Amino acid sequence: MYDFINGNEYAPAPESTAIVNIKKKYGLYIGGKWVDAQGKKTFETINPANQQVLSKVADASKADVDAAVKAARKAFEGEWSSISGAERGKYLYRIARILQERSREFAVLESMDGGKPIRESRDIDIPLVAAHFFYYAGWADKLDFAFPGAGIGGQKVKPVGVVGQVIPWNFPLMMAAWKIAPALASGNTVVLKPAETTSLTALLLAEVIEEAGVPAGVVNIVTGAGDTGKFVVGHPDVNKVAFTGSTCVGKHILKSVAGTDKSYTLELGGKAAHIIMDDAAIDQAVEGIVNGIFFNQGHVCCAGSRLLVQEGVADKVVKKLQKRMETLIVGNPLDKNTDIGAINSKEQLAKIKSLVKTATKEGATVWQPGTSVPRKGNFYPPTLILDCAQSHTVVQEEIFGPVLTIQTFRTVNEAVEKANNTQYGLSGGVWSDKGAKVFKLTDNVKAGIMWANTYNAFDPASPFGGFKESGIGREGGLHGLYPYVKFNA
Ligand code: TAP
Repeated sequence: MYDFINGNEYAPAPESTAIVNIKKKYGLYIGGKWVDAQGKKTFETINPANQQVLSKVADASKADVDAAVKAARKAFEGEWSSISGAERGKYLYRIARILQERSREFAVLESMDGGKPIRESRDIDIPLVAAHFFYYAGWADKLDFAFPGAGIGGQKVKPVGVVGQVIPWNFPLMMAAWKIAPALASGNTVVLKPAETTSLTALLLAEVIEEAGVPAGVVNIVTGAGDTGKFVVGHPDVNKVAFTGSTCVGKHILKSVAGTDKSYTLELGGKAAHIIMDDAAIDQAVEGIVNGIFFNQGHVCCAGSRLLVQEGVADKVVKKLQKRMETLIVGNPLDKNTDIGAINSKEQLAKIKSLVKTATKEGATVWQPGTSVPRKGNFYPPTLILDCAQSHTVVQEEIFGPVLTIQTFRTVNEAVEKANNTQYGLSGGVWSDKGAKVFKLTDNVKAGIMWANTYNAFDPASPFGGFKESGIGREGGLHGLYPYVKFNA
């Protein structure tokens, strides 16, 4: 059974046990200390499944961000820069192990604060977070030999300095790991701002970092809304900006770093085409489609949100998909049987509803299964949008919810053309029995990640990132270390 010391109660997931210590109030983690925001301002973080307030979180001002950057600079120039890569690696291994030990606690907190099903946070998010720290721990003592050409002619690999990192709410802990692990492995120090609606697991991660004995100031966590993010990105003593979030905010950030000597990586939105060829294994493809769009309520940058089905199998695929969707359970994120949890915020729920309305206005057909949806909390049923044209708003814009548009095509070339006809280029998927078709599609769809006969397969060793308005730079793998190092300096 779950036990919350601040008195919040929640129906426990069957057969699960975990103790989650949610504090009544969280401060900022700066210079190895927990401090209030200088202006004493706080904001509430709520459980989107039941609207209960989980905790109050410090709202960092410009002065707080300045203190965090100063702490990061001091650590960068002090102890952190004098230790070896092998020593840095040990800290990362320690963080990874503690995360594994406390994985249930993290999973429950992630589901409560963000709304995602416990099955996903427990079996996917938290294991991947630990794997990310393990992976980058392994690189920490190999950097001199990691990059082609490095080490030749006395070329040295060095960290870039203080890194400002801003992350979104859809994979709160995973995005924190994607940012912090490579930054620390390569010897940088960090100021990280989590999203306003999902700060709690980043703050719990700060506790883990403390427990792992990471020197003070190496990781600083400043919570707050968009302005706090702006202060982090705009701080003159930040050497590199790492941002994950919407394309719209990404464009603002790009403008704000223009003309400075800051380096940057931007991981932005997506509108992936999920392509089903007529020779695909249909039952497996249908499972792939469900996973592609309904995983994490569709709050996924790489979600397979546009289904492109070859005409010969379109009716069959849609019927099977509808039948499968009738079985999906929408509800309590802490119930391990739940398939679709809560939409992260009221604002996001309103955005999803409004885009689906637009689809109807523009002439598409909306289909939803008879699934029951809890009245209390932010919930939205799995939804198909049929009879879509390429110009429809729902085909072009990121919905970031459990909503799938469906279009058909006749030839591989038509599939490629439709897949590439949006502003985004983050990810995509192909289902086909024929290797030649798979290669033609994966070669010609302009996307940073293409999956074949699977979807949403993640691995820390694999680079992730987009083309076009989906971003600049890569995270994960060796590629994910490049933005955190400089050569010959
Ligand atoms: P955003 O609204 O862009 O917010 C992302 C982060 O930036 C939040 O922490 C936000 O703070 C902060 N922020 C807002 N305005 C800012 C500004 N002017 N300067 C600096 N920081 C600012 O995105 P979101 O709604 O949280 O996340 C969803 C988006 O993230 C989707 O578009 C999704 O595709 C994208 N995403 C991309 C990836 C990759 S790897 N490409 C992965 C996950 C998500 P507050 O939210 O606290 O106000």
